[in-house]
Amino acid sequence: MILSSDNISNTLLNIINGTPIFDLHTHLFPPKHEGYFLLGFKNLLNYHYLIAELLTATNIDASTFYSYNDEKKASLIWNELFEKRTPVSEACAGVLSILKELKIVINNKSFLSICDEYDNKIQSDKNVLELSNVSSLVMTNNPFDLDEWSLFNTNDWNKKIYLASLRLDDIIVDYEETLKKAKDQTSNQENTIVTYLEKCYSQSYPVYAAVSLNLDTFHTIFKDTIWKDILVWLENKNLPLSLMLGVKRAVNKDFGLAGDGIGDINLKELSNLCNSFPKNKFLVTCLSLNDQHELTVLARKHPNLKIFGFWWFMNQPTIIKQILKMRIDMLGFSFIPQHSDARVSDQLIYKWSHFKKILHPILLEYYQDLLDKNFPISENILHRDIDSLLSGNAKKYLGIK
Ligand code: RAT
Ligand code: ZN
Repeated sequence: MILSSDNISNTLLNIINGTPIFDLHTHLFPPKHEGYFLLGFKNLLNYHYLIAELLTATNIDASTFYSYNDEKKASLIWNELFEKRTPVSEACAGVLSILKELKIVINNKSFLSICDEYDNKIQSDKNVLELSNVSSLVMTNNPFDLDEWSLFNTNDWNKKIYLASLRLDDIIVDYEETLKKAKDQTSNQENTIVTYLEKCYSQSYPVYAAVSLNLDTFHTIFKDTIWKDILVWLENKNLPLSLMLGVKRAVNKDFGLAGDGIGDINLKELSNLCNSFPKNKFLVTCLSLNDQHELTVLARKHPNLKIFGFWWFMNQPTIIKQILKMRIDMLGFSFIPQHSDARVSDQLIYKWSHFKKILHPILLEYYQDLLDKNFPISENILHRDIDSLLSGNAKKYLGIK
């Protein structure tokens, strides 16, 4: 059916809401992975984005805060950011969106009574996957963290929903230590890291490998033979390397996980990388607003570079609105517009509903413009496009069904 200016908005909204999502980058684990699987209101409040906001908005000392148990941390965040202050930031708004979705009214309820009500409504990852319409997601799996990696020694979890990725930051952060770990896990003394990755591959069947880099560490990819070996191995496996560019770790060490910030990156080097390894596939996201225009231009020049998502400090509505349009203007719909980066399962609900709220009016603008130019838009076209944006583009790039 060909749509008209009058009915396209609702049809588009229904299709956006009804399309299952493939989430390309999360920090989630299946419920079976005890100690790593996070769910519930307290975990939601103890998100490092909110911790950073708390520690900078108040005079609470970071080490005192981290000495508290989870309940005390969460109730402090609730009290300081949601009761004493107006919760307007994106991270706070996320919590409120989830409460609204669960029909939990705040009124003057105590923190603990909200917790109880919340925990009655969200009891498993299934509730979250249903509410967010996420059909499968990619975890962040560190092969050099043997406790975390022990997930792959078990089989009683859903490998069709929770897909693996190999996070390789440790190789950059502490090469010697990482090499030692790889040696311990393999009998091969030559090309140990790659031998170990091969072993990890057959345990986990990852859909990509990933590393976060900045100006200081990007060179290692060219300089160190180990990375050449890794790139050759990835090419043979047809696995993309996801490059998360422009992070500076521990800008404020005291803040722990909440203390990372923005570092520099030179995207000319990314362009060199794409040229030097034309048969490798690169998924790329940049943390700084400053790099977005150049990154988009590069994605027009290198077929082996695919932009994905609005990473961390980029994941703010004001920024997304502007940059999403710029990406569409230059790339059409040939990129992966979003990932959730969720650490607590429940966050899938707000990360995706917030994105859809931005996506709908922006896409509508483009479709209205096409209708104005007499280009016919059918429901089938909308289904095709939304499926590509929320799932198909990523899956195709990863070569998964
Ligand atoms: O967004 C985040 O949660 C950050 O802490 C990082 O984990 C980042 O997404 C990363 O994958 O390095
Ligand atoms: Zn992440």
